[in-house]
Amino acid sequence: MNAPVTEFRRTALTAQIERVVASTPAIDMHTHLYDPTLGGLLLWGIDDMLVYHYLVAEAFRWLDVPAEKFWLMTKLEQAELIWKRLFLDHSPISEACRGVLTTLHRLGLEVKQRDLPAVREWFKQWPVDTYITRCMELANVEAIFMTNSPFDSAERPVWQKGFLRDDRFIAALRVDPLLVDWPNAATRLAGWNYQVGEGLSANTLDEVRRFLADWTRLIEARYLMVSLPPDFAWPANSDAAQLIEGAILPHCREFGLPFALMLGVRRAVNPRLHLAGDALGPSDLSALANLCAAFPENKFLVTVLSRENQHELCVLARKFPNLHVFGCWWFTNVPYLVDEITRLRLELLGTAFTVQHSDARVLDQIIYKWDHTRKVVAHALVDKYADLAATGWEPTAAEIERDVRNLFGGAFTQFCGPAKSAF
Ligand code: HDL
Ligand code: ZN
Repeated sequence: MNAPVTEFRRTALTAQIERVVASTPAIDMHTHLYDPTLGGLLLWGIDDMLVYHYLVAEAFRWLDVPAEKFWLMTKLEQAELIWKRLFLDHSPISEACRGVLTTLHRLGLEVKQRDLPAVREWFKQWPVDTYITRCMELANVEAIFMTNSPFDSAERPVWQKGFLRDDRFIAALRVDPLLVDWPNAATRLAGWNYQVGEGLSANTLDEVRRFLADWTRLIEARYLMVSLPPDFAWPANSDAAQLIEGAILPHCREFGLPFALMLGVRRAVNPRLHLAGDALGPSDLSALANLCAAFPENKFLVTVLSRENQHELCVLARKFPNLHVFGCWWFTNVPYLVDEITRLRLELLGTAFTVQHSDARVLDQIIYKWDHTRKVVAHALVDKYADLAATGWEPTAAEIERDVRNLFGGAFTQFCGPAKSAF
């Protein structure tokens, strides 16, 4: 029977691991943040934090105004209402509320004053570029992956005009409209001079690949990404299944890019809440197993939205080396589940996965999303390294640093490998 480590050894291990986890820069491999040159698309500051759709959903539980009236308010009015209902009228103990306060506190603001006007005044001093640097420093994030969509009418023309990139922001090509709404996407592609018909003929699939190649080169995408509903199946006769097999995966093989699958989202279960109206459902992960088995030369980055799918996802990652598990996505990004999911992954996958992505929609959020994650992950690692030490295997400082780098982006970078020269 292994003797548990002494209290002294555990205390020393805890301090060491907390220090390493805090000081290891993270690669934030999925966000909704934008290179500041993409104009007003990059959201930041207290009011954008307060009207984040996570807080909107929580505020609607206390609001006595109809949704339609809420959406007619200005952003400042919405922020005031959310501040009052979620922070002043009720303690801000939810993850999204606490996150706002963690961010303000880390930025050096005195939140106990509960003085929203003073906080707003403080933000006015910041030029955006300086503020980006400040947020990345506090979050200890060295690279931010964006979500870039050719179907986004605000983003598209900026890419087509061209701009000098901020190399801290890396592009990822998001293809949801193509896969989940092919008829409308086909109309738009035809309008952009891609010779596509609504039927998925060989010619149409080739033209979809030309569209993907054009945009992969234009934005220098490092992976392709899609979010799919719980009922996604492969193989299947659906547009999504055929487009994935006939265009997305061949394109990813040609360019040496991973395909990121985010599974289990039920869009617009309550459309009146707009972005806050999405929910989740357990996915049938046999679709994922079939894809990984049928396309061993393709690389799949995968995260799942349902807590119930997490264990099976880990088991599939043990079966398929071309499957890389990442992040605690969206509704699973709460300390209670980050702890459970991370421990499950450590015990089934070792360090061969990526612990987190922020999914930040507002720049400042990277501060709290990474701060909260680091605390939970450090705690789980202390237990796992203490278990190791109890066998007599003493992890060295260098080994712990190596492992933590792996978990915070190193394994992701190694899994992606270099993009092919098709760029
Ligand atoms: O589809 C996605 O990428 C999700 O992350 C949605 O954008 C969602 O609204 C979100 O921001 N979750 O954190
Ligand atoms: Zn996202």
